[in-house]
Amino acid sequence: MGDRSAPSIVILTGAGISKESGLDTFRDADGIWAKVRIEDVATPEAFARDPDRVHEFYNARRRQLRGDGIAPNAAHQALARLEQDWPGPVLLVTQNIDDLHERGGSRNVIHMHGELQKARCQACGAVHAWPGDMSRADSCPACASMGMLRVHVVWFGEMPFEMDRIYQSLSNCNLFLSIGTSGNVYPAAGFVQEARLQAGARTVELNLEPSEGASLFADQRYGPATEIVPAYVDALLAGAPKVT
Ligand code: BJW
Repeated sequence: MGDRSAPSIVILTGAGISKESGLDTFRDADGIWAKVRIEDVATPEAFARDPDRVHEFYNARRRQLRGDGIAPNAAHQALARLEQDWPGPVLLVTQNIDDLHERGGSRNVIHMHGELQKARCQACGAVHAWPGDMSRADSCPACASMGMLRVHVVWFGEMPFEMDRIYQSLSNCNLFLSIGTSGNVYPAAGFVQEARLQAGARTVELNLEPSEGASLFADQRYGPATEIVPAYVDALLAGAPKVT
């Protein structure tokens, strides 16, 4: 956790940080939303209408995540190094449902949009590790209800996880880093304003290209995450730029 009196850092990551690990983003030209419609796979209504279709969409992504060749990249590893070596608190809030931050060595991680390799029972609310395929034939290991499991992710119209803890950290941080996210989806897209206005934090965007909210950041670095994130982390740990 580090020295609580030392400058604190909150990091928001999005799909762009996992792109060079072989996982698609959502809104790039070759992204997930160019291949499937949000209304068919990423809303509670879609799941109610056609659970098999939604299970199939997430089963394919879960198999891909566990397949050969998908591994954390230099950007994930650099953030783990930052958490380990920074003297103050570092909270990593990811919108990603993959586990590449954990596999890269990060420990203080909030998955605000959930986790692909977990199942939640709609009958009893229990959350279970679920590394394999999921279907309506599965039953809940806690309450034994059949056909009530869903992937433990946050669809449009649902409340992201751990918002109180996230806002608490944002309102106390000295540095807010936004990495590999297009800034299209709220509430995550509003975090930069929270950090600026509530905490007076320094705000930095690290992305392939300017995001929707690029002008809200005090500082921007553009390029592939595997290049700009390790370089920025090295500079931070070397004491430049100054955080406070
Ligand atoms: C690289 C790179 C490289 C590429 N290196 N960079 C109006 C109407 C209806 C609803 C709303 C509305 N206004 C707001 C809403 C709410 C809605 C919303 O925001 N809608 C917008 C579309 C307008 N939000 C919600 O419904 C959320 N819930 C909510 O608001 O609850 C109420 C609430 C109120 C107040 C406080 C708190 C809560 C829930 C949102 C759930 C999002 N779910 C998804 C799917 C999750 C499961 C899954 O993965 O299938 O989450 S959608 C998808 O988008 C996924 C992502 O986490 C999320 C963000 O995408 P991300 O990560 O930014 O990816 P991209 O593709 O957009 O961007 C990638 C970036 O990387 C790009 O900029 C590239 O340039 C860059 N990049 N390669 C560095 N190598």
